[in-house]
Amino acid sequence: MRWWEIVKPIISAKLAAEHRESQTGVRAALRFRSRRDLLRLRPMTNAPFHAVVHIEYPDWVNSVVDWTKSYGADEDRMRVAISVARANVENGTGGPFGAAIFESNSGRLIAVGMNSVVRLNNCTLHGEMVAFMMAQRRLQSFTLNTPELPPHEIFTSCEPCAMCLGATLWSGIRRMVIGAGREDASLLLFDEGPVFPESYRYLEERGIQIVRDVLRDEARAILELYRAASGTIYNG
Ligand code: AZG
Ligand code: ZN
Repeated sequence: MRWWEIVKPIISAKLAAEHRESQTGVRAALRFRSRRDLLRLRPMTNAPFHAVVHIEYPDWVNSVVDWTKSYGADEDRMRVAISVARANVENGTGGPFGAAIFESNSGRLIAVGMNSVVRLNNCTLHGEMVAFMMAQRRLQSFTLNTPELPPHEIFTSCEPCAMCLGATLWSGIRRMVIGAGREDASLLLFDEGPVFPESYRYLEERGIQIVRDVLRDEARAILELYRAASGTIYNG
């Protein structure tokens, strides 16, 4: 017997074994990607798939907001933001902050936002952020400042935090109207972060008008309502 006649069956057996092993590996990988396995793995934080973030209004929104009306005066517009903040507290769906975005000239209501941080486990979901997201989604535009759209303005029941003031700059909004002040929120130990007079100047220099103290007492009353109900202070 020649040497290769002895070695050949050994090499063939080894190659066959390697092939079987690789096939098992492929089958295992395919099995691993099956729908059942993905569903089973979903709760794992390090699982190999991407999360989907779903943001929706609480179910009371259409009973509180009249989408058909046009809102004229600043006070009328601020009342929408405040009633959203109030409903959020009364229904236990989030912090005492509401916002509303209108077309500046027509007064058409485009979106509202209510603080949804605790409800949706997401620290970015302040009232103003939810309003920006919903308005931009509705208008299918990542900015509200484009020649195709009329100017828009946001009414917020309380002075914005650092995050929301930053988002205000990028949102394309032309005017921001504020109810309660930063000091009112800090009485409840809400921390609004690094916002300075220069931060406002920066926005104003870029053409965003800022108006304060519209229905401040009514807006402050929502903060008080939340304090009395011992609501969670999630960013204190
Ligand atoms: C907040 N301040 C405002 N204006 N809005 C929110 O949703 C907030 N959450 N924490 N501080
Ligand atoms: Zn904020």
